[in-house]
Amino acid sequence: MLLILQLLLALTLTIRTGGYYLFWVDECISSSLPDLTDVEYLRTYYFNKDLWVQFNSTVGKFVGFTGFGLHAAEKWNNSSYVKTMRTVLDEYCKQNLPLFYSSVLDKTVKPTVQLRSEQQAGGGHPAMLMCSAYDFYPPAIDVYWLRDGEKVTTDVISTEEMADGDWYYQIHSHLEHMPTSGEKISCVVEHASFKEPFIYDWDPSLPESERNKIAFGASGLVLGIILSAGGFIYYKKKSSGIL
Ligand SMILES: *[C@@H]1O[C@H](CO)[C@@H](O)[C@H](O)[C@H]1NC(C)=O
Ligand SMILES: *[C@@H]1O[C@H](CO)[C@@H](O)[C@H](O)[C@H]1NC(C)=O
Ligand SMILES: CC(=O)N[C@H]1CO[C@H](CO)[C@@H](O)[C@@H]1O
Repeated sequence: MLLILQLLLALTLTIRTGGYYLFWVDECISSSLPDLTDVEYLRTYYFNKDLWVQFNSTVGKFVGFTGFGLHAAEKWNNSSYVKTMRTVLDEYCKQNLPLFYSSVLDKTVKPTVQLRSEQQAGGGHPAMLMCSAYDFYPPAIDVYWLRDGEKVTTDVISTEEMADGDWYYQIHSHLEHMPTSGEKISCVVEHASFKEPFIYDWDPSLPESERNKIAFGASGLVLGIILSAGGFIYYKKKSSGIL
């Protein structure tokens, strides 16, 4: 798995005067965690949204991108500033990336999986099942379907792993299928947080909320019949002079 860790170390200088905005971004970048064989350190200066000068540890000096940036690079490359920048890779990035890695990036968090029916089959249209995995980390995950133990390859639509914005991810897979009696449908989830694939079997009986709706509707119907029968009897007795 390729991990790119970009850390925003400091947004140190912000000058806002009449709509002008000067800022810099510090980044430690590596795609070889946890070995750190390719770490780079970058300090990039922007004025409003325009990049004007950048220090890249692989290049080892400031490079200007605008007239003013070229001027700054020339001055800074001949000063103690560039010497300080050359120490950041070893003294900050290589020290701190392993700490961030071991405190966050090598952790795994198990998904919460929900298997539900989005649409019942009927009237010639197929059923739509949805298998959702929530709040897992890292994002790499495999969600697929089994029909009687065989991997289903058609009528499946899956989303990408979607970032929740809080380090956790979610993914959804839809299966369109015509239920036939006796078949067994399962959703399988493979993730770094499990040793073995996790299999969730679909229970085609109605979910509890649907059963509750039916029970509620049926009670309403019975109550309605009782009340109208009561009313009818009352009316009959009254009109025949018994009451
Ligand atoms: C830093 O400079 C090196 C050498 O020119 C280049 O290969 C690398 O892509 C640069 N890094 C970034 C993040 O631009
Ligand atoms: C670099 O700085 C030194 C003194 O700090 C100065 O003598 C020299 O002219 C400068 N060179 C350039 C190219 O600015
Ligand atoms: C001392 C030194 O290396 N100066 C260089 C800094 O970078 C600028 C732009 O690349 C060069 O023009 C300087 O010679």
